[in-house]
Amino acid sequence: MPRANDAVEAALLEYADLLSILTEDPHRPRSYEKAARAVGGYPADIADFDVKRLQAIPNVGSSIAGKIHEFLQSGAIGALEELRAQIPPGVRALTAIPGLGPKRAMVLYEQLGVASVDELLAAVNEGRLAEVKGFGKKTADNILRSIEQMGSAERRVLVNVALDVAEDLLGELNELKEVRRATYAGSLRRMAETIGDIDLLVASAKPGPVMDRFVSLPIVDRVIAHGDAKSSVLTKGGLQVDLRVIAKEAWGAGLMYFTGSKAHNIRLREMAIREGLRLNEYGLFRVKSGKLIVAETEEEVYARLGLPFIPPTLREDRGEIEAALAGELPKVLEQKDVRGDLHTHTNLTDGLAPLEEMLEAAAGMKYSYYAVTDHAPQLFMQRMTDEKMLAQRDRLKALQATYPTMTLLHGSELNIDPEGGVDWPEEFLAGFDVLVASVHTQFNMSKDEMTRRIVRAMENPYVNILGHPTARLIGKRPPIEFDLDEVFRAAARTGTALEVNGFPDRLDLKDEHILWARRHGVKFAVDTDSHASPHLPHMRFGVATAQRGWLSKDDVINAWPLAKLRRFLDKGRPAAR
Ligand code: DGT
Ligand code: CA
Ligand code: CA
Ligand code: ZN
Repeated sequence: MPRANDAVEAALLEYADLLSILTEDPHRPRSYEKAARAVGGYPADIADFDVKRLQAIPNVGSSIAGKIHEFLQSGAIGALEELRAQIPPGVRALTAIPGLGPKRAMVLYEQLGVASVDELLAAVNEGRLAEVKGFGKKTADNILRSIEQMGSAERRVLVNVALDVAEDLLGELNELKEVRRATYAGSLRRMAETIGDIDLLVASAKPGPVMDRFVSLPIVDRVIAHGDAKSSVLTKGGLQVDLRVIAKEAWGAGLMYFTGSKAHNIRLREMAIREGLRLNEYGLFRVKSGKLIVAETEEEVYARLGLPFIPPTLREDRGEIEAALAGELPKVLEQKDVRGDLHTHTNLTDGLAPLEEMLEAAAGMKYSYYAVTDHAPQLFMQRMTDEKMLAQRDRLKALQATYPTMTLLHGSELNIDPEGGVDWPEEFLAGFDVLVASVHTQFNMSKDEMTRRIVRAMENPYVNILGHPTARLIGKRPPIEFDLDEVFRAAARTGTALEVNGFPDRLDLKDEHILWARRHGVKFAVDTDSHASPHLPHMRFGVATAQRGWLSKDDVINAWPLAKLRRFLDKGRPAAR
């Protein structure tokens, strides 16, 4: 049974939400929100509380206590129902659009009768927004962009979120004696940047108990389908999970089929057909006799089709089959090839962990070098100063003795200003081992200006790595626009590495851009941009993204030995170190 506290918290939060749409006064919604949090975090179950005991909960005054009590008695709050009646549900969806917000959503509802996202789209397209005061062309464009983004990100989750859920579920399923093998397939195994649903595979001769357990796991909110071959559930987090049980003998064929991508599978099936074979999730068969040829491992199936094993991260029909046939499949970067992380933060700026904790975690990753790159002063919130930076450098030097097998590098993440300049004069920059430079402000310049800005930063002999080059935040902020070819050419020419930022909401550069940049002869740095010690293992998402961009360890500067890395970092700086 869920605690009454949670239901009360949800009701009070909704009340606060609706209040903030309907009133000008920000204090009332805030007080309901604070009360909601206090109830949610209150240790005792409040189901049997009277008004007096409710008032003893922090942030709960007499009026709120009354409403909570009403809810506990009747399961509803009259005042909440009244607010709900004033705002159609469609309008509440509008308030969630970034750049619109509650107040302006209400204005549109009252003046244009717009009561859903679809109606808003229609109003924008018909130019009706211009009739409303304060809604210019720019606002209309922003709204369109936000809606597009919301649509494309709809119901897909970041890869790390899906991976956590999948690993949890596999842990549970692996406890069953009926389970011979268990793994995840689909877009998650291909490590796509967002995941629509999780596809789990289990090898078992007894699907019944496996499926029964699966649909009754605590994380399950709703069962969509429950069968012997396939079951589907919706988790409490709203993520769909499909589980398929297959025979151990057909594990390889099943894994291939359900890993996809669909486009990759279609190409394989066509190859099979040309040889008089049929490929499906049960195996590779001879068409005429129906005789099974291979099914047990992926390697065998690929081999019988005349192909080497193709890593899941490459299975997107982006030329991997042609390359494999020609014997030119790249040997892609692996986690074990990565020798260090070149973009990390500490609590000297916006990180959570002190330097010592980050270094301990880095040592745990078995790195042979590790760079600390806290933010430079132009990002004003961070309050960086020359003195703080130099003091950190001294501490790093002192700590080096603790890590005999890991070379500590001192760096910084510089801010690229609108003209392409960066923080600090050359003399100061010369003191660092490695410098990342990133766009953190003014994302909306014209494409030409943005291209010039970035190229100029890369021409700076002290800038080694262009950090998160497109500055996108998946589902939140679109990429900045610049001339990709020009920037990639400049990166190759100036000896500036492009970052493959492995933080799950960035994955920047993304796979397609990496593939493109690689053809220009660009080098890459696969980093985590860690802001806390548990972020360091995000390297796996950086590595997966690098794989999806076909990078091998020769392309990746932090897979190189330190001496070679140092030569790259020197970048023809005026004064040799
Ligand atoms: P997602 O879930 O949108 O992130 O992407 P996927 O690739 O995981 O797609 P999903 O879950 O629909 O299916 C998982 C894999 O199963 C897919 O990559 C290929 C295979 N598959 C599923 N349905 C079909 C189908 O109708 N035809 C073919 N050829 N393959 C399919
Ligand atoms: Ca899927
Ligand atoms: Ca699926
Ligand atoms: Zn950054």
